Amino acid sequence: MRKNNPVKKVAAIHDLSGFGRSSLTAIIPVLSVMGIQVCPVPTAVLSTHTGGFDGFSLVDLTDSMDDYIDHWKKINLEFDCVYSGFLASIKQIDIVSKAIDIFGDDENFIVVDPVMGDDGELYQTMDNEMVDAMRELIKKADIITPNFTEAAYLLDKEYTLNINEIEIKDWLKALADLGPEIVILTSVPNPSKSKKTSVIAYNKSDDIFWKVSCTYIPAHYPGTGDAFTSVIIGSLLQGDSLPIALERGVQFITTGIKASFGFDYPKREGILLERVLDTLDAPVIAGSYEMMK
Ligand code: PXL
Repeated sequence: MRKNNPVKKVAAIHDLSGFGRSSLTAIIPVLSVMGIQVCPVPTAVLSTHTGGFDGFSLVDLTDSMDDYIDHWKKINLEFDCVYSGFLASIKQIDIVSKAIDIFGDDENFIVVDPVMGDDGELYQTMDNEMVDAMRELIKKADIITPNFTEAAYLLDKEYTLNINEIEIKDWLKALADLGPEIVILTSVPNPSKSKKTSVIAYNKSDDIFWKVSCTYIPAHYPGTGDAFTSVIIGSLLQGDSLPIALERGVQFITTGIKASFGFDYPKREGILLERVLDTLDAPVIAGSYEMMK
């Protein structure tokens, strides 16, 4: 624990989307409930996230980010974690890379969620140049949390739902070979049991894979990736092991989806976070995680 740091701090480099429970509006409540201080570095202000609302407004804050970070450096701020997510341009990726150089040290960890796409497709604002830049950025991370689509793009592999566990393990190792110590792959398809999906993680120094499976619910809510990665970060900062952090992340998202699915409202508004945030306070239930040989 850092000196003079009674509450752990995360520098969160993300956009603020005013409506739709993604990025900072998901990250701040999750980490706050887990007892972690979120210090945002806003990359852009949008009226809504980009997933399903036409005509959103967007103010790009790229030009203010260098001064913002330099001020934090001048006043000697220190963080227990630096966490980046959705980035809007190559320049923003370069600025995150610089922020990692400034704030990354031996006592903290860097999390890069390479938010770029889902269901085999890139988001509207992404292109191959962004994918190349993201591939460079993840080299500086200790932990990355791509979904299956993002992993395929980062590795330049074909996106196919027909993939076996040996190939998945090769993907995880190939991503870890790029730099990160821990790779957490989400939305992993399970061809033999199509009603299941899993999160599979690889810890490079221990050479161990961990798997947490859950029931696949046929609904897509934006922002669940941000909430998931935030629970992982909160859990690790609370001192949990990697498999327990994965378990808590999966349980929280499953609980959130189940709490939301029965209501008739637009899925683009995200899961009903406010109804389930208090479950993050519950004691850790011995989970269903498996160690994979
Ligand atoms: O949840 C990822 C995310 C973050 N920020 C913005 C987004 C998205 C996903 O669509 O549009 C602006």
